[in-house]
Amino acid sequence: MTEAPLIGIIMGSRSDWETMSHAAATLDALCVPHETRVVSAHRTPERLYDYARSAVDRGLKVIIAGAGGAAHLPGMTASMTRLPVLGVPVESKALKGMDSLLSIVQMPGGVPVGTLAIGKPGAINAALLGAAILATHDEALAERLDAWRARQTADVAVEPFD
Ligand code: RP5
Repeated sequence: MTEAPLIGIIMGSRSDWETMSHAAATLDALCVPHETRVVSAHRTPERLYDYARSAVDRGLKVIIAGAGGAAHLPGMTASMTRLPVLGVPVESKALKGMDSLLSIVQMPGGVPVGTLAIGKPGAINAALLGAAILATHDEALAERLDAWRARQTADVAVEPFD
């Protein structure tokens, strides 16, 4: 993507990329300019601070944050920017992502994180939701999103067998 990114996809570790790549692929399909970064709440707190604090001035409109385990990244990001933050609970080995989900979804009133499903569906839906947010002020993107949804509907078979 050569255009300035409108959506930032951040994740706590390179190990989250397998999940978060689905968010990037979905934004690619909708031609939404985005960037991807590893930003850990625990291991790189200063990188997180710099990323969240500079996000508005850099022109980002939405942040998608994926993390697993004690998943503080989405909530900490939301605490430092007024941009909408969409949280993706990455499936963990020990607790299958229930830890990630509960860490992300149970924000105290006042600091919202829009929490999606665990794993790949959540990553895809975070991208679709981010695109839908942008589409409220971007008619061309709204049309691409409508077309994406129409293709999905057309792809659903009537019979459950070949
Ligand atoms: C979290 O810890 C990351 O978001 C990742 O899901 C999890 C494990 O990270 P690695 O040990 O694989 O780097 O911070």
